[in-house]
Amino acid sequence: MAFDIEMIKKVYEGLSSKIEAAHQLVGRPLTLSEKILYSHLHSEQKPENFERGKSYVDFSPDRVAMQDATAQMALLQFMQAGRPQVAVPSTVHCDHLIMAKSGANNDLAHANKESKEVFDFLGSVSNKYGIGFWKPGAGIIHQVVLENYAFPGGMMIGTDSHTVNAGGLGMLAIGVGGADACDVMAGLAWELKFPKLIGVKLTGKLSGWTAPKDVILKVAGILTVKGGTGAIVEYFGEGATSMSCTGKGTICNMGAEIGATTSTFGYDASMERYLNATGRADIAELANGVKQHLTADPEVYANPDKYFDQVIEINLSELEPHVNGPFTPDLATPISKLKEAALANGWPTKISVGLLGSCTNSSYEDISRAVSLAKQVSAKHLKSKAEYLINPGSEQIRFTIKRDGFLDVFEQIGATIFTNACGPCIGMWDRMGAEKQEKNTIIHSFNRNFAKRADGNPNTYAFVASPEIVTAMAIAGDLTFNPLTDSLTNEKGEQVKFDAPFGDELPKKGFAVEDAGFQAPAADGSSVTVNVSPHSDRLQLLDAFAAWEGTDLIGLKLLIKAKGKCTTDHISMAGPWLKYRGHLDNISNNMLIGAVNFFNEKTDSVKNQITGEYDAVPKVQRAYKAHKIGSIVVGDENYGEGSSREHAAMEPRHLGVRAVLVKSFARIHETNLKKQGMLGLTFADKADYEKIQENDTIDITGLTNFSPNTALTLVLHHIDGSKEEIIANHTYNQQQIEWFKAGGALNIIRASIKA
Ligand code: MIC
Ligand code: SF4
Repeated sequence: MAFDIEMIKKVYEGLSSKIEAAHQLVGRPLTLSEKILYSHLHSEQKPENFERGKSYVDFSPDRVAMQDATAQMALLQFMQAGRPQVAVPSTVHCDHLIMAKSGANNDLAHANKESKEVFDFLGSVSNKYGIGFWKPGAGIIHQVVLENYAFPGGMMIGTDSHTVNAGGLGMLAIGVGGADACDVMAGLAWELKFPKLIGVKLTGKLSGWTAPKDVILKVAGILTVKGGTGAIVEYFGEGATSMSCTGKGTICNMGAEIGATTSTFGYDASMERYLNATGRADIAELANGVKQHLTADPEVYANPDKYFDQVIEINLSELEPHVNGPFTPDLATPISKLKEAALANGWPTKISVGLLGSCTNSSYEDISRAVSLAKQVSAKHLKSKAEYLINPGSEQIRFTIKRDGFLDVFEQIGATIFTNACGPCIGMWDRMGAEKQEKNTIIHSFNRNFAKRADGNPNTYAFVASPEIVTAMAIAGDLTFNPLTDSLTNEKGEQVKFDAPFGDELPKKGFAVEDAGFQAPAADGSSVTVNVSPHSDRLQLLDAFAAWEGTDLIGLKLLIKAKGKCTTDHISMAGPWLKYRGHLDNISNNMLIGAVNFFNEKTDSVKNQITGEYDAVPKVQRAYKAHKIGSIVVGDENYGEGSSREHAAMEPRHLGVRAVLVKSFARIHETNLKKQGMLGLTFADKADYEKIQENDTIDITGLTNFSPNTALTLVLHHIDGSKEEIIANHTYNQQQIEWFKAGGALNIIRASIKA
């Protein structure tokens, strides 16, 4: 039986009347996204015809998921909310903290020892508050959620940007910071600006080498890393229904890379098959009973231009496999043009490693298609050129592919099988020789490829592709090789070509698993104690941030003017730093160390305006803090893209940065800043970015009348004594202004407990 089936029943029972009411309000046919949004309004939210991209709306998500690296901060906050139990079904997944080094057995044992304190903390908090706990080795959060918790028409939030993966099963699943998760677990409403809607019509059918991954690699090329900001992407058309459910998951997963709030697909036969195969026939049966509510009204897909803000059409029959990168997931190159692009740009063409896995691409179908290529190595007397590494997505997948002989095939081509976890995707890869920082190329089936992300080496050129392309290219070891058209010389000196990949959508013999790694919480957790040692360097209880002082902010020092891409990986690096995710003061030592200083083009080197010396960013900021001087961070476009990690907002908050002023923000990061009581501002005139000088002291005025839709004025005091005024916009609504005044949203919850 499915988890939380009673909750799902309730959602489905309420659908008819809620969607009928939405039809009345809006007065036209509805997209699937609107149906899910309107059927999840918070009980105190007045229903109206909300304005896309404008109205702030309160929702009640059905469930919450957290992964170990973000759960620590989410739960440290929840512990302060004074609730005996979580208000909605919630889960914790231990997947980010396992270093990939020599293979699953050793690596997992090592992680269990090294991160024991954190896993024990997460396990006991889960036990106490009624949260389902997935132990280290159980799998990657989004794969486990798709296999166990996602359901068509549902709404969930998760403390990870790739929570959106569950859109593959017809949900609206949205990535958030831990403070948002904390609110929902505490029974409060969850606020979101009513999204815009992008429709993607898929015509034709996938075949041969082209995979679902190529759809999203293509979409990323069209929309770029910020093209989906503030929007839900809804896929439909014959190409959508002819694709597997897990393939849909892959497409939704990488919606995070275009900044989309989330992505989704209407309920169809592929989802029913997947629910049945994963032991959830009960959900499939319930869903079949309310089918018409689990997809858009037919008029919408017949006439998408009328109902979506933007429509993109992709013909799957003509779609080529793509390879995206290096250093950004939206640099899309069709495989037929890759050789040309690689040579023209001087990308290293020798592929040193191929990596299969991550939450994006670790389904049974993905692995079975990759295996069909790996088998050709011995059949065609080839020798695999690059190293090949695999992280299965879940224990259920690992167990099943082992049973079906796939792991043996991979091992025959020399593959190393790592733990069912994120591993190299988040820099948890102890790659031999990475410290030498040699220029090299890797190709993986993950979603992100920002500099340093996989192995910490800034000279690793990482390319993103489908599992099929990753496998063929790893065997060939050459970025200029096109497996669709080119041949390889085998051990006998013959020219051989790959046959196109094929695979099974779902295991013929069904999924199997012995111990999936789940631990149910205590029915009554009131007597469970949660210990956090005051001497720990991994965990630290949170102190409340100070409330706003009630005045304008005068005399802020410019900490850094970041140049170009500044993702959450640049603001709060992962890899080795993941171990401090539960200790705000310790992790603050990585604040902005990856951001490029506009004035000297260096990372982690900014001017300390007190001494005039250049020093590491966290060190300079700690000096300002010690002198009780506030500071400001300036950034470029799409600042904070990537992860949901709220550490990227909490670290500056903790160290005394008062405002972040940028050309534009990524959605989750902007909300995280607001939640933590920071000022997140945007240049009214983007050209004013140029006016910010290295030795500036900056005042933020207008705060005593801080109100929605009213810009603030910043005064730049330059070192030569001149001053300039610039206008900064903000998107704070009244409630968010209250968060700012209170010094953070959590302070408001804290105050309500005392009251
Ligand atoms: C990522 O893919 O960057 C992560 C690591 O999963 C993050 C979450 C985190 O930083 O812990 C994400 O995508 O939100
Ligand atoms: Fe883990 Fe990578 Fe997925 Fe993030 S993107 S959840 S690090 S596998």
